[in-house]
Amino acid sequence: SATATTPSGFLRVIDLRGQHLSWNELRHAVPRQTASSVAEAEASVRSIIENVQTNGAAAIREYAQKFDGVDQGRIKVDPAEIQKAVAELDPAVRKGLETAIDRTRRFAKAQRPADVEVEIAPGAVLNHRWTPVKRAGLYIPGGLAVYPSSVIMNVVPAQAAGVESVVLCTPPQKDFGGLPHPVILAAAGLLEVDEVWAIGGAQSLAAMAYGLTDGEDELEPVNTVTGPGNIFVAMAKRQLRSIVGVDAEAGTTEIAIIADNSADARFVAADLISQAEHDPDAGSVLITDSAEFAQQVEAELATQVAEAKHQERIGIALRGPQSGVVLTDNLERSIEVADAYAAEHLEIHTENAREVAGRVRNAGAIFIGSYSPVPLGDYAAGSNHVLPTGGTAVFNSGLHAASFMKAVQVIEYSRDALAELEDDIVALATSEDLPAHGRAVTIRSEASGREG
Ligand code: HSO
Ligand code: ZN
Repeated sequence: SATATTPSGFLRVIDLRGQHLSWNELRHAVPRQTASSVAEAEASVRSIIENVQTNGAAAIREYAQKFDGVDQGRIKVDPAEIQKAVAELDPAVRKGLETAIDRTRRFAKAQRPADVEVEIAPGAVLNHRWTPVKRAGLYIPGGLAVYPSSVIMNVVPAQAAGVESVVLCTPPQKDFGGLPHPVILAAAGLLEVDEVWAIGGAQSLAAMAYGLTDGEDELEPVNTVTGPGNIFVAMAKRQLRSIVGVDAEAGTTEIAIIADNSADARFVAADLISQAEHDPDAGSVLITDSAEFAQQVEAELATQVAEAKHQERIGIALRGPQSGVVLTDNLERSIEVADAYAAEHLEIHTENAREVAGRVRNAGAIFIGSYSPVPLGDYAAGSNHVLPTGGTAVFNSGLHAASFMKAVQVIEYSRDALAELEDDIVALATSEDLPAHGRAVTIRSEASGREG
């Protein structure tokens, strides 16, 4: 199995050279968050959800006190505060937000799925009709950092999908008198969202799923919740899945990079650091067939981390069990490792990077070449930054218009088209011992026989 050694540097080394691991062995060999933190989150999130369900606004105030250090008055944000935040927004930030909104919106609209109509036999018409959910609840995190960019990434695809009503939840901030961060409010304002509640974490997802009453204010339950967040937010979505629609589990951020010795170690190190900056639990994984390149990246990390503002949490993230460098025999194996890891973000820094990207099956988003770093996608590429984490990219997609839509299958057969299938349906109904099913068909042909 894999050998893990702790180097003097940041990334632990998982040396898979000379080994032929099965898919399942690979899934276990790649760096991941430890199971114990997951189990811990499971229990505390369960009690948070129960508390909100039973005690409503009182529970929300209790968590605002406990997690955000805020003595909360009104939980719903006065729309006048949103307008004020827009008016006071720094012009450079406003320009950045508007650029991001424009690109994200154009891509989100283009991503809308098309309806399908098929005449499967004469007079037998089937439709696959996409409809938006009526009301969506969007969670915008605000723990170690605040994320106005995430307001865009959630609101834009919901609007592109045609969702009528959107509510945004984001933590109350002690430094802003218990209101959400003003740039978050401003981003909501630019997007014309006027329903914002100052609620953080798992408790906000519970509030949106079950609804909430606070004095005059009513948080009407939503049909779907989306949004990125830490392990608690991801866990809340998992536990609320039977009550509301949820998007992919977008938990603590991760980046994996496939690199060969043609890559630039400065860029690769900068990108690994960029996502480690989010959270001490963030995962940064380098996958390379060049041990020499891995050493260059280590040297670069040493220099660049020392210069980083958030070097403490970056250091913890890079040294954590969820990060590491995986050494492989060749590019083919590197791709296998990337598929097994199924990164939220996968960067490809190799020769023929686009062709390599085409061979990857599992990733939330793939960033091709030296000039498509993850922070480009975090802010302004036009793609979405709410992406599946923790290996769930094996079966999940990042947020897009269809995350807020569902398809209705529409069936319309004529009398003759139904008659055509009568024998088949009766035979199948009889085989399932459900004769009333068959009768619903035969009663029609008998009736039309009488009518002539
Ligand atoms: N990398 C994060 C998104 C983000 N980065 C927001 C900066 N701001 C998860 O994809
Ligand atoms: Zn980021």
